[in-house]
Amino acid sequence: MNARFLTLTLGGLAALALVSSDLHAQDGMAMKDGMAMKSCCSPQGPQKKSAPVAASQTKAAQKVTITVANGTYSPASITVKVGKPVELTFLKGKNIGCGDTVVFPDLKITKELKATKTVIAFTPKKAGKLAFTCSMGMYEGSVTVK
Ligand SMILES: [Cu+2]
Repeated sequence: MNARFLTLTLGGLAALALVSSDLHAQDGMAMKDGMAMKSCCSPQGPQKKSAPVAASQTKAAQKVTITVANGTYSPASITVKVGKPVELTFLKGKNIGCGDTVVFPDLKITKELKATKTVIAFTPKKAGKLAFTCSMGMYEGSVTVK
C-alpha cells in the first residue's frame, strides 16, 4: 500500500514539475514578447533621413543636443569641424529602449544616458565619419568631421 502511495505521489510531483516548467516557459515567452515591443531595435517604420545639422560653434567647443526617442536620434546626422572639442548632449525621450546606451565604436565610448542629460565630449583628430549607435548597434547616427 505504502509503495503504491509513494508511486502515485511521485507521479503527481512529476506532473506538477512538468506543469510548472511549462508555466515558466510561457513566462519566458511573454517576457521576450514584452521586451521586443519595447526594444528600440524592433521595426518602427522607416527612419527619416534628415539633413545633417551643423554643430553650433562657441569659442571653446562645438555643441549639438541630440534627443533619443522611438528608435531614432534627432538629429541623426551632425557635422563638426576637425581639431576642435565637440560636446554632444544626449537627452532621453520616449520609448528609448536600448537607446538608453550610446556607443561610439570608433572612439571607444559607451555611455548609459542619465535621466537629465548626458554629455559626450571628444576632439576629432581627423576628417571622416564617426558612427554612434544604441547598445545593440542598430539605431544609428553619425558625426561627420570636416
Ligand atoms: Cu537598439
